[in-house]
Amino acid sequence: MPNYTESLNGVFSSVCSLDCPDQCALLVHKENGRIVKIEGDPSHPVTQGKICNKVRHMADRIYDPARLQYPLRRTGPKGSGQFERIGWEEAIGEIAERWKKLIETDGPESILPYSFYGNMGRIGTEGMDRRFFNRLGATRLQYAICEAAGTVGYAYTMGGSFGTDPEATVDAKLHIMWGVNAVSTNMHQVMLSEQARSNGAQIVCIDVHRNRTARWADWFIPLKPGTDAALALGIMYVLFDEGLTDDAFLREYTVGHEQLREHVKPYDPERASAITGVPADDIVKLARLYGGTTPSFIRIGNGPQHHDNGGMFVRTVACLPALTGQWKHPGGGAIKGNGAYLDFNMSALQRPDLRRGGARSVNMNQLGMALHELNPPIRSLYVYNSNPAVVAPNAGKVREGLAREDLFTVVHDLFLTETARYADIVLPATSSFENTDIYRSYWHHYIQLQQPVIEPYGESKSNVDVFRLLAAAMGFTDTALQDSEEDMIRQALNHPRNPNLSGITLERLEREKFVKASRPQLVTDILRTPSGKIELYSAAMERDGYPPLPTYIPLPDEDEALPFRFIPAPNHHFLNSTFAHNEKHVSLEKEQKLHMNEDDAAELGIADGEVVWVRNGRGACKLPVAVGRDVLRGVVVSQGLWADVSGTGNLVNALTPDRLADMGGGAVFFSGKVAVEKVGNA
Ligand SMILES: Nc1nc2c(c(=O)[nH]1)N[C@H]1C(S)=C(S)[C@@H](COP(=O)(O)OP(=O)(O)OC[C@H]3O[C@@H](n4cnc5c(=O)[nH]c(N)nc54)[C@H](O)[C@@H]3O)O[C@H]1N2
Ligand SMILES: Nc1nc2c(c(=O)[nH]1)N[C@H]1C(S)=C(S)[C@@H](COP(=O)(O)OP(=O)(O)OC[C@H]3O[C@@H](n4cnc5c(=O)[nH]c(N)nc54)[C@H](O)[C@@H]3O)O[C@H]1N2
Ligand SMILES: [Mo]
Repeated sequence: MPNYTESLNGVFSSVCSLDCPDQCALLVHKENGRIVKIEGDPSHPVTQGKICNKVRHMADRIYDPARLQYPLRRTGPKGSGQFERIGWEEAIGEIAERWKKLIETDGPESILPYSFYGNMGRIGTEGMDRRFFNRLGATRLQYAICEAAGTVGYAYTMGGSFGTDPEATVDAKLHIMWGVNAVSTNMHQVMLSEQARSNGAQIVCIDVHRNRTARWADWFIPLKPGTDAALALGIMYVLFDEGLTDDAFLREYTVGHEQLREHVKPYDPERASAITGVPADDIVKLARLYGGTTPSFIRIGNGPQHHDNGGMFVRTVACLPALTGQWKHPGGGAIKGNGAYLDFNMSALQRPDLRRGGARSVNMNQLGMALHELNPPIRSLYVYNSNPAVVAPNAGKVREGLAREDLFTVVHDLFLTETARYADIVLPATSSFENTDIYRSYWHHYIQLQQPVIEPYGESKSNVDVFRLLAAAMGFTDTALQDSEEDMIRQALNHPRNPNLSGITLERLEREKFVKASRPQLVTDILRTPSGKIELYSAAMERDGYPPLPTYIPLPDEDEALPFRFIPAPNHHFLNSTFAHNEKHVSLEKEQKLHMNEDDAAELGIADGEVVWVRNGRGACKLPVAVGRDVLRGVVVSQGLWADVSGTGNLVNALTPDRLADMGGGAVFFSGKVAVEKVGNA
């Protein structure tokens, strides 16, 4: 495989490794062995030569002076950030020695891996790591922090993560951005929607916050948090009532449309309005627009599924395109996620057969609880590709767990993150530009290869390298734990059960850089539900203890009936907590704020720009208020997971609940309630 690291100058193909649906093809410009510029690849049909501001400034992060260069051992109290430099041999030796002892005294399940998708490369993020922890017999991690609830909800209706081809959405005449802040989180959908708009399409945004996407849309519909399913049912009421459904489609491709027709009768526009806060006239207008426009497309975001009822919301909204037969029309339908088209051979990649025991699992949304309450306890934590001290719900409790003196913690990252500051051993990670890996988007249909563009920074090593070293130090002799990246890419792509991958090989990726999977044109050709149809009525849900028809379930009234629903959503210039430590990106984002309705602010005597306490039973956070009309009354919104190295009080996840959503063990970041107080009153 060609290795670009040997060329000091030139322009090289690359992939963006961030956890973002767009997964851009990049051109990396090098001078004297250093990256000097990063741009979008104009030949990639989705990237179209355009990338976000975050990645245009990625070189600032790659060469940030704060980047970790060598392994460290803790010398001060946990959390203090005091470390000494050590060598790799010493670091790996110490980890292996501690783990061997723990396995003898407490068993392998006393060790917990914690990771997410800080780098979407599949070999390093859900490949060699899983092989290693399977072989070790560690406690399993349930990967539920992001899209889990909605993915399960969507699958009940549609049979899996199969949706519209985003490239086809340029032909849709109505684009509904439903709980997705696409201008910040999916900018190439916005580019495609713009192309559609120039051909006459209309863009609607449904959100709890007048964010960048709401301002870009033609029509913004604000609603109360967690009520989206009632809005969808209200739309269905009008569609059935006014004969706007495609009955031939319903008969051929769905089960349960007759039951659904009866079931939505209580959701007349007045009732849906009372629940959602959307005026009844607007519900009728939206339903008529939806019922009268073909093709229409719904981009279902991750926001509304980060609620207690999030799975059911996605299950419900996923029924809408079937009602008007949109799946028949290229560009019509919906996207929640499209990952299932590009399924790799996961058992070949992760080798579950290497595991001999160890059935216990921990939901990553309850890390704090797991570090406090599990019996037998977790005695060692290995964190990579994630920063749970900032991103996990109930983060105060997570930090208390990380501070446990008896917990042996290893963190592998590019930076000394908030989590790394609690580690006993810190290992420096390469950036994706220093690795070989394979990437597949969960929104578009391209698979891409990353070949190293620059040499490893300092002594940093990739995830795959570190797990190979750990496997050897643990005395594991399985050859699967020493496979090369190229071996693993071949194994992942060799998946006869997924015909969309046929003809996609490592050699072809080397030649072409990105290859589009051969998806069937229409989703109706691949319905993997039990009935083989779109399940408006789902017997599987009934069996699993859910209402079988789409249903609105109110959010639980927790947190002592505190007055505000707190929505700490992502921001424009960070990627979760990534970039929150890089000066350039912080300066672009400017300031963390709490958006509050002017009537609520007036009632509390809070002026624009004033700093307030945001509190609940879990914690507190100090933020300046932006007073205005960007949120409804009773809602406060902050954006971004900002750095909180010294515990200065801007950790929004100190306030978020670690309850689990209705489906998939998902997170409920946006269902928490808070009080807002003037700082002087505290
Ligand atoms: N710039 C940037 N891009 C990102 C990320 C980032 O941090 N920054 N993160 C990446 C990741 S990991 C993910 S999962 C995606 C997430 O990106 P999206 O799918 O866009 O999801 P969120 O941004 O979490 O939430 C979207 C919107 O949901 C709204 N919302 C909250 N509650 C409700 C509700 O009850 N109803 C409705 N209708 N709206 C509600 C919020 O106000 C927010 O504007 O973005 C990815 N891309
Ligand atoms: N309040 C609130 N909290 C949220 C969300 C929200 O909307 N609101 N969103 C949630 C969602 S959707 C998600 S997906 C999670 C994301 O949570 P995380 O996956 O933890 O995301 P990041 O904060 O980006 O942390 C990724 C870390 O991986 C490191 N990293 C990058 N590449 C590599 C590599 O190759 N190797 C190693 N070892 N490390 C690497 C980065 O430097 C970074 O520190 O956050 C969740 N938390
Ligand atoms: Mo996510």
